[in-house]
Order: sequence, then C-alpha cells, then structure tokens
Amino acid sequence: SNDDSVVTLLDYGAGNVRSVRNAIRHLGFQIKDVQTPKDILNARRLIFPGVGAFAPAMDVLNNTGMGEALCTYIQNDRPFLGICLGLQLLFESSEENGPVGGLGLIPGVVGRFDSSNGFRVPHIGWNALQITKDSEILDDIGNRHVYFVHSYRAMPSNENKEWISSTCNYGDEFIASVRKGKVHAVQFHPEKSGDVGLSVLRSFLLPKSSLTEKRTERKASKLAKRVIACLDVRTNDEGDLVVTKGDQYNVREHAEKNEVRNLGKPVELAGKYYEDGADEVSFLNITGFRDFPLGDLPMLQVLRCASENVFVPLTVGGGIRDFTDSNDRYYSSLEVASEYFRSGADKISIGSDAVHAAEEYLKTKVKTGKSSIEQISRVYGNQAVVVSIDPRRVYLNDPSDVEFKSIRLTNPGPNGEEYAWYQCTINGGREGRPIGAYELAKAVEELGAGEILLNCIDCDGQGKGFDIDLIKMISDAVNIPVIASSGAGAVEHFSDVFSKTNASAALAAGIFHRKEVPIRSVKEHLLKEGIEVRI
Ligand code: 1PR
Repeated sequence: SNDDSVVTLLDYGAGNVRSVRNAIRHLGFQIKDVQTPKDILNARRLIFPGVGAFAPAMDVLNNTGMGEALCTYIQNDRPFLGICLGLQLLFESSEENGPVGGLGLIPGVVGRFDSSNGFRVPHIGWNALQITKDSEILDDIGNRHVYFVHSYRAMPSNENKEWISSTCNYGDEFIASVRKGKVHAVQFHPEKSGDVGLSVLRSFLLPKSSLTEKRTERKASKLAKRVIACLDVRTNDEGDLVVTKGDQYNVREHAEKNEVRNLGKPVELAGKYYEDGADEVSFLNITGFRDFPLGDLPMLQVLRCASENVFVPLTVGGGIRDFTDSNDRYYSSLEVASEYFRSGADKISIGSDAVHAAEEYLKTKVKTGKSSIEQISRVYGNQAVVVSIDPRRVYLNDPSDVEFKSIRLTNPGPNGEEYAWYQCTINGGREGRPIGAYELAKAVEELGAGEILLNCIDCDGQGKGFDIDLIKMISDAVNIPVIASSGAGAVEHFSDVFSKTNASAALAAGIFHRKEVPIRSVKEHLLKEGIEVRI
C-alpha cells in the first residue's frame, strides 16, 4: 500500500461507486478496497464516496469500527476526499430520517433543502461554485460547472467557517466543499462532472508542490439547464443491440423490408455525446416491457462499457418492474434496478410500471411501499428514480368532457378543438390508460420519484419543437425537476422550452443522431439567449 499509484477506496456496498472506480482508473491509479478499519489507518490516500442514506451509512461505520478509524485518520491530517454523503457524514448530525448522529468532525447539522421557495428538490444538475478560501483541489476549475445530486445539505455557520472552501447557491447558500490541511470533501460528484471533475480528482491524487494562487473572479451562478442525449436501444431483427429512433414511437423503416432503424452502436454513441458536451446520457431499452431486462445481458454490458468513458450521469430505463421468469424465479423491481446500478447507471427510469402504481395509488390513496418507485427510492434515494411519461394528446371541445386535467391549446386540434388532455400510455405507447399526465406526475412525486422525463408521442421524432403546453402544465404542477422531451428539431426549440416553461432539462434524440445539430451548437445558442448552461 506504499505504492504511489494506489488509492484506497471506502465502499461499504450501499450503491453504485462504479463511476468513482472508473474515474480513478481512468486517471491511471489502482484501487485498494478497505476491508478492515486497519486499511483506513494504513491508507496513503483515501477516497470515501458516500452513497445511499445517512442513517444506514452511519450504522455500517459504527458497527464495523470504520467510523472510529476514519475519525483518527482525518484528525491526523491524512489525505482524504469525501464525496457527497462522504462530506455530510463528517458533520454532527443529519435530519435525513433523523436526527441521526454523524462523525462529528465538523460543527453543523445537515438539513433538507427548502422547496417552499420555488426551488425543486432534489437539487439535480450543474452549478458553479463560490470559492471562499484556497481549496487546492478546486484551484483549476474557474467558473466551470460541477454536477450535484442531493436533497440534503450542510449550511455555513460561524462554527464551521474555518472548514468551508466553497459554497453554492440553490435557494440557500450551502456548503459545496470543505478543506482543512490534507482533508477535503465535496458535496458535488467529481466523477460525474466531466473533464472538470476529473481535474478535481487529479488534483487530489497528484497534489501540486507549489502553492500557486490561481483564483479567478467568479460570477454568480444559477443551476444550469441541462441538455440530455437519449439513446433508444433495442435488439434488431439480427439480434444486435442497436440505437434506433422512431416517429411517434414507430421505429420500423417505412420501406418495404420494414427493418428496425439502426442508427449506431450504443456505447460508441454515448462516448461521442459525452465528448460533444451532453450533460447526461439516457439509455431507454424500448422493448424492455416484453423482454426481461436481466435476461438482456447486452444492455448491462452496454452500461458497463459506457460508464468506463462517460463521466456524466447515466440513466437507464425499460422493463423495471417485478418479474417472474420462465423458471418461476421471482425478481423484484428493486433487484432489477440494483443490477442496473451495479452496472454503472446513476438513475433508473420507470415507464409502464409507474402508470400501474399511480393508478393503484389514486384508487386506494394508500402508499403500500411495494411499488417499484417506492422500493427503489427507499434504497437508492429519490434522486435515482426517474419516471418516464409517454402521453398522447386527446383533443376535446369541452374540458368538462373528461375527469382528467385538460388544457387550452395554443394551437387548436385538427378539427378546431380548443382543448386536450394527455393520456398516459404503457408498453411503448401501445396501450392507453385511464390516467392523465398531470394526475400521473402528481402521484409519482408523492410516491417518491425524484425526476420526471416528459415525452409526448405526438411530437416524438417530428422535429417541430417540444409540446410547450404540456411541459408548462407538468413543470408547474410538481416540485421535482422535469426533463422536457420529444420534438426537438432546431436550436431555437431548446431556448423556447427553457424560456416558456419551468423545465430543468431538455432531452433529444433524432436531432443528434441525424447529426443535424451538434450538442455544442445547442449550448452556444442557449448561452447567447442568456440561459445558463455548462460549457
Ligand atoms: O415502460 O418501463 O419498460 O420503459 C420503456 C421506456 O422506453 C419508456 O421510457 C418509453 O418512453 C420508452 N419507449 C418505449 N417505446 C418507445 C418507442 O419509441 N417505440 N421510446 C420508447 C421512447 C422517447 C424519447 C425520445 C424522445 C426524443 N423514446 O425518449 O427519445 O421522444 O425524441 P426526438 O428528439 O427524436 O423527438 P418501461
């Protein structure tokens, strides 16, 4: 363990630290896993990527003696980097399902973001930092954005100010990083913050000997709007996993042979979009509703390979639900999701099963705790659970014709209808259900979804712009982030959706696959329009 290229990693098995591992390896280091408290005390440098919830993490640290070893290690000013929960655990306590006692090295209580002032919780996305003192590992990042995903945060106070090296503004000013001597911890995810994050990790692993003060003047920063590249993936008729893209969810070529449209290889395309500046990459296994995803080993392999080179968040969806296979073996949706997380996903996305759960919940008004949304968010946190909505417009002359929330359309329907409601569908748009997008969004937020991916079948693949009416309705109805999807065909469509609705992110597929507009041009256009983005 005296080898200069070894990093000791404290992974207590509560979730996905694959991306931290990938980032460390990408920088040319080897990983030694902590097995006993002694491994902590003997570490040359230690990275602690806290994952999961505060209380179970403290239980593990207390029950294994690792908490005590950590305290000794940190008090002896040994090289340490805590990430996310790995920062929060250093404080005295957390309100997450608590109060729960922490390691108590830094004065203060970790509390939940206040969503009452219009800020969506979880805080998901890219923010710039206010550096408050020489932080060493943040010296090189200037005004550039880093990726956050959390619902709880520590706040600056007189008692802890000697620790604070940067803060960030999201409704409140919260602690983005701490530093004392060789001990560092960051609330954001360097392993998911693209090249900026990799440079933070590199500075920790290879500290500079000279203390050059490189502080740049920093502008005030808001949460950046995200641009997400989406890869619809399925097996083609030859049995290969390909990226495809439909028109209004039809992915077959209109030509005679009626083949599945093949737009490239998923891992390659994900890598390319990361290089081009995508803030996230989503994979949707669009036939997951009929093929059991754990039987779909290629998809897990795609995730494993993609996460080796893509250092922004990865979402995967398709087929997440309880399942009994042909041998009568039962898999819970949590097991399915866990396999995706272990393979490199940061978030999972639930489509059809969320519709069933929401219908049931609205009927009974009881949260059973058994739905996939509840099970997965309880273990991995709300921020890891996205609900993908696939609604189709149903035109109306009179809004009182339906029990669902309808809206007055900006552009009337084909027969002059002035209203529409948005009917949720399942199984890739094949079946309409008696629930609207509005009712679904509210219900899944209550069940514990952390984000909504809002598609629109009518607009999908049309390149005529997002459905602003729908996106406005849903993003005003919920307090969790909403990702606008379906219909992007020009850079103006992105500025349109961000200026006219409260969407936090915009997702597109066809426009990028067909190489019509590079992600970079979308970002440059948004910047020109005064919309904050990560460059
Ligand atoms: O129901 O939990 O198995 O999840 C299935 C998932 O697969 C859902 O998220 C559903 O949206 C997706 N899906 C199912 N069938 C299709 C299909 O196209 N036949 N893809 C499908 C949906 C929608 C968007 C698309 C945008 C942007 N893809 O993600 O990428 O509409 O496209 P554009 O920019 O080209 O307009 P479950």
